[in-house]
Amino acid sequence: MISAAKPETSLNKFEKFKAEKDGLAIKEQLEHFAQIGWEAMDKTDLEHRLKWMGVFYRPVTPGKFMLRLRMPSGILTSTQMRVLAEVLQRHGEDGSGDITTRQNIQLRGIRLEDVPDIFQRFQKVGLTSVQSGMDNVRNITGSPVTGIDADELIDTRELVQQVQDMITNSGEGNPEFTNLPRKFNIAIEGGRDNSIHAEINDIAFVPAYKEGQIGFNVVVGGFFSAKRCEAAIPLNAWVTPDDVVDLCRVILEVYRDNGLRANRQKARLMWLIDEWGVEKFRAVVQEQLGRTLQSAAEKDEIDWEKRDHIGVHRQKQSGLNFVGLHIPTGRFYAQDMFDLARVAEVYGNGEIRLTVEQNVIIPHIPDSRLEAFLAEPLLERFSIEPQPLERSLVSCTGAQFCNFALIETKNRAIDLVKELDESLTITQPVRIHWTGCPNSCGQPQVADIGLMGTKVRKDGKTVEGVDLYMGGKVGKDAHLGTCVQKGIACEDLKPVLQQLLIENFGAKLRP
Ligand code: SRM
Ligand code: SF4
Repeated sequence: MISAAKPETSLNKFEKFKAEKDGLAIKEQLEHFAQIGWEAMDKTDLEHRLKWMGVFYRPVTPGKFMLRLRMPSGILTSTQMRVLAEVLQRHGEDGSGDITTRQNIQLRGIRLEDVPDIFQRFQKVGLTSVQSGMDNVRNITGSPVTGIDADELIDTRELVQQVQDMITNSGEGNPEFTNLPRKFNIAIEGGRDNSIHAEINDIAFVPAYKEGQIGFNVVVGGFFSAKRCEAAIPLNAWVTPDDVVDLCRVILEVYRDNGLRANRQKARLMWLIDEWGVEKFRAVVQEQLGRTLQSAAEKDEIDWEKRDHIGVHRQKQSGLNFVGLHIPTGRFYAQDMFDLARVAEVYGNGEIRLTVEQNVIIPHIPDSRLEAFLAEPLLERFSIEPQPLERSLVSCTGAQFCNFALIETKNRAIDLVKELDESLTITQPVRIHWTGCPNSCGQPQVADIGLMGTKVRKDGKTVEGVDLYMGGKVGKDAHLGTCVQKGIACEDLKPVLQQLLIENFGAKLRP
């Protein structure tokens, strides 16, 4: 019997408020909150516990909340998209939506008094936002072309849904997993190109053969935080698809019951693995699972460079295509969402997919409908042939809505990349990721060029700046990039990036 008992520790303030009242308890109080208004709410309920239902108070825009959904594998229906658009439309100019770096959607400008009604609408169309913030499992990612990719090894759609259903009690909320020591990320990849950044998740499943049978190798402990970033390490376990839900459940239980809760900066899963060593962690998981874990397959099947899915691609289903549309930094509005729902229905089968690069895929378009689809005015806004640098641009929320932000990101990222695309010719893809602070939501460590917001002293003044990251590699042999230069003022960034692109990525100045 392996001892998993943890030493007594003092609890941080988050642990204390969670012990006083579980975050999920606010589900029953939403009607009441809607009636009394956010100004009258208890501060901890307002700023923290609401996040258990995916409702985020935004200190930058008080009274206009953000609503973070769950989108297993980033797949939704046109009906669901239309409901999201209707919710935004009601909020007029305040309403906007973002596709997130976890293949998910966030809505902005939401008023608390509308939340009960919004949740009723969500329930009717199978949407949920439960457990999408704070010390819960985030949106579970999967290949955005799962089930339609001819080269896929495992169709992971059902699995991702099953793991979400296990964690959230099918969207109703599950108190078993609402008090983890910290946030938790899970990814399940069934394709060859590691489209979901397996290496930066607390648990990731990547396809691997053992004795001729396809299953998954399991990696654990990947995470980014302001203090430390780590790629996931092998658990030395190979599992069949049938084992995935159970293994996720057991790892979550082990983490919930033994994870470190004294210091929030040292509470992610990797810190527990550090303390125990991965062998002990594996042994405890195995014991709790009640069956022997097979050792990992010698190699996994991630042997492709990462694809970006933009443009027209053939599906594995004969005569059908999927088309990736570029949504600049994932920002869209109610009308865009209505339009996406419409084209998905008119040309496809109503399905819409999201990518971790914050873009959209419309699948199931028959060859005979492709030409008409490509002539849709929507594609002038959301191009299938974006400029080379804008094509791979990713950005976190930044100062416009996030109070952690040290800089403005999305609008600045779009403007700068436009200027760079206008001034340079470049043939190779360059992935530029912006993140507004060291929390790294925009994943600068996976980028060719990562830009992390900071404050810089220039001419005796404090101005917005970035730390420069380079060397992130995605897909096959993925590894994290590192900081190569600190403190570049944003106003000086254009020539720095021009030079970098010329020297390192074969760009040429336009005459
Ligand atoms: Fe994040 C906190 C936005 C992906 C690491 N993240 C936040 C908050 C909730 C802070 C807040 O309350 O304001 C941000 C909300 C801003 C807003 O209004 O939108 C926020 N994170 C985002 C999103 C929306 C960025 C985006 O523009 O796409 C992403 C939402 C994903 C989703 O659908 O759930 C998002 N965040 C990430 C990722 C990337 C990923 O998962 O691949 C990371 C790094 C990976 C990781 O977590 O290991 C990430 N976010 C953090 C952290 C640092 C966690 C840590 O262990 O220290 C925080 C701060 C925290 O949790 O204390 C944070
Ligand atoms: Fe906010 Fe920082 Fe995350 Fe950007 S990286 S969304 S600024 S917490």
